[in-house]
Amino acid sequence: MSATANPLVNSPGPMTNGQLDQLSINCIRTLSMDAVQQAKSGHPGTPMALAPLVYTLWNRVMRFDPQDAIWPNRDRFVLSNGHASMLLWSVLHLSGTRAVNAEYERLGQPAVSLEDIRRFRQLGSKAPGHPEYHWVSGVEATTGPLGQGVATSVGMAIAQAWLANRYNRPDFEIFDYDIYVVCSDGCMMEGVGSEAASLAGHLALDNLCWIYDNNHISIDGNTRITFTEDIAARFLGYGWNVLRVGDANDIDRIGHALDVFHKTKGRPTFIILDSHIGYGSPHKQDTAAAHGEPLGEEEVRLTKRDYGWPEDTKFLVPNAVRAHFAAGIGARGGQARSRWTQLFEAYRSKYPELATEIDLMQRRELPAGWDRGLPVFPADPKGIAGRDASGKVLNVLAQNIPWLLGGSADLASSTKAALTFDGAGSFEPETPGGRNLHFGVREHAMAAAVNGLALSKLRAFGATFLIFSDYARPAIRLSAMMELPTIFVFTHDAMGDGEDGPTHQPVEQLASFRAEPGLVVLRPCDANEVVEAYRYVMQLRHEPALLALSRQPLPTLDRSKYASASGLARGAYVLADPPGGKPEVILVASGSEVSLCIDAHEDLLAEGIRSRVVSMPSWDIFEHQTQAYRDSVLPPDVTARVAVEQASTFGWDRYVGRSGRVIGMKTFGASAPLKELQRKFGFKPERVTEMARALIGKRKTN
Ligand SMILES: Cc1ncc(C[n+]2csc(CCOP(=O)(O)OP(=O)(O)O)c2C)c(N)n1
Ligand SMILES: [Mg+2]
Repeated sequence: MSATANPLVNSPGPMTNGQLDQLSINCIRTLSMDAVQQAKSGHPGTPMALAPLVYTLWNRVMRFDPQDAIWPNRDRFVLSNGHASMLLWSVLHLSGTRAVNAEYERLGQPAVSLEDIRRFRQLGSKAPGHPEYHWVSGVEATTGPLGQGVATSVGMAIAQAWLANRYNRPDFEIFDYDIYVVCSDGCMMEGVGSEAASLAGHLALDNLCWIYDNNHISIDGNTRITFTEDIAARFLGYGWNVLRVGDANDIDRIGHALDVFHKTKGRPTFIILDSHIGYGSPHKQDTAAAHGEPLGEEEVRLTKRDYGWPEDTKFLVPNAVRAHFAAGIGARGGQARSRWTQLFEAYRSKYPELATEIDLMQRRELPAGWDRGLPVFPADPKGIAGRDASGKVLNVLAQNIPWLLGGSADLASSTKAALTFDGAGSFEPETPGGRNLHFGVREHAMAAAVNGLALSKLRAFGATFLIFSDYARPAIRLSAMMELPTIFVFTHDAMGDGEDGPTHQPVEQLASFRAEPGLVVLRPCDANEVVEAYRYVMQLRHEPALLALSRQPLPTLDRSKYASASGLARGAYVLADPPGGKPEVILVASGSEVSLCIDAHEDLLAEGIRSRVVSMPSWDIFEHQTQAYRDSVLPPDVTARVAVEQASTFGWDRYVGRSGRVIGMKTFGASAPLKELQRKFGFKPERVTEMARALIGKRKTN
């Protein structure tokens, strides 16, 4: 149907279904144009072009109940080209989707009201610039950094396959939902999109459908200046089913392509949708100008005329459109959910334990006995590597928590993040119940997929070397923004892999992650702190955690002599104090440098210098303690302080103060055995004692 043949909003008499479809599509378009115009910023062109697609998906295809946006078996919709957020705000509004709060309570009010849309991109509006999970109900994933949405969706698809495998029983298809993703040229150009597509193809995820907006436009103009590859061939190469819809306005053909997706087994589906950005705008269609700026009042008017829309109205939502959505997604989604709810009740009586697992998981709670059998490591001067302790703990936890799963980016044996118990298995196309995910050398897609798994309510971890967190950082950032309880297991946390040299030795990573709001960074000092770190992390429901673990063995401290590792739960704690009386100097460290400080402390005590050692595995957690507790660990009047950490010194002044000293890294590392590096960069007890003495103005006595 051509745009100019659109029915007028106030056409007399009942409309045909085709007219209602077109009216609804044009309503999405005009809401988007009006919102961007009002905000004087945003992206009108893509919503105008993709309105028919998003309309078809939502009102004709998706099983999503607007009354319950978190119903577990709903189809997922991810807008990877998050700049086109008005598409999502429009359909959430028109479908009458209701809000849910952080405690998973269904609220009566709209997820996105018309007032929110009028206040698009303004403070407090539920129609922000980009889709934000946790802020707007019905948003399945935060998107905006191009490529993240598509990559996250691969984790969602893995999760669906895993859930179906574990929980479905004959006649009980508890999990059979699909994942739909809309994406753009940017998502296809970003490396993470390629990593994710490659992984999804390998895993044969046939529950996953990406629809690519092939509009030949990005910000700098026509994509002929930069992006000319044969994308169909690329996705065929990845093992996807590739379809093409040559006209983004043809909703029947879009519907047909989605039918083909439903029938396709053993491959994900990639639909190339040829569209015209700014569709209907006489002067801006097919130009980059339609991407990132309002059309302008006059152009909005002309475009509305083209759509057959009343030119002088703004934010107009005809009642017929609301009714049409209610009869479409409202009815279909409501029925699907009530059928599922009945099915689940029958399932609950037949499989009560499995049903309980699903209930717990939905609320991000842990099963009874989740920490049963966690190891206690005996004192041992030789000790055990952080990564080895982590592997042992993870394996215990994963046996207690059936929905804890994860993997590494081709470093399972080095990170010790493999689940090795009987029946753990590997997640592969033929074995979707596996608990070990083989992400391949794809750190960025791994972290995004871990987000997708967590968005699907599984407890997921991803592992690699701390240095390669740089390759995963954008997804970790979104994890924190989305408040997901993901777990990043990062080993080789300092110079422990000495001979590999500076390319493999993190320096600035800890400081930068500590700067990330909401991310819990933990660098445990020995095996028992590793246990406590996991105990703490597992209980998080809304924060991601990053564990920085050593490659090399760390002495297991004698906890009958030094304080219990349970102090970790407060971020920092007094590990060792001088006998009687107040300390005159404080040594504070994390990870591998804690035992070094213990050695220095013993030397100082022997000299009659009263030192205290503070183990500080987590700045973040410490910062959340009361002032009184923090002052008890770091008494303000003890200003002689030395911090020791094999990482950038950046930020440590907040704990040692102006008069304190920091032994850390100010340069990159070097390629040499660890012992030599420790000497070269000054990580030795003598240097600590020397600084301590200098700070309190004492000379060495013997
Ligand atoms: C990782 C990342 N880099 C850059 C941007 C800024 N940006 C927003 S949209 C866009 C490109 C727009 O082109 P396309 O993806 O084809 O979307 P379209 O304009 O066709 O909707 C860019 C570079 C971004 N959002 N994310
Ligand atoms: Mg484009």
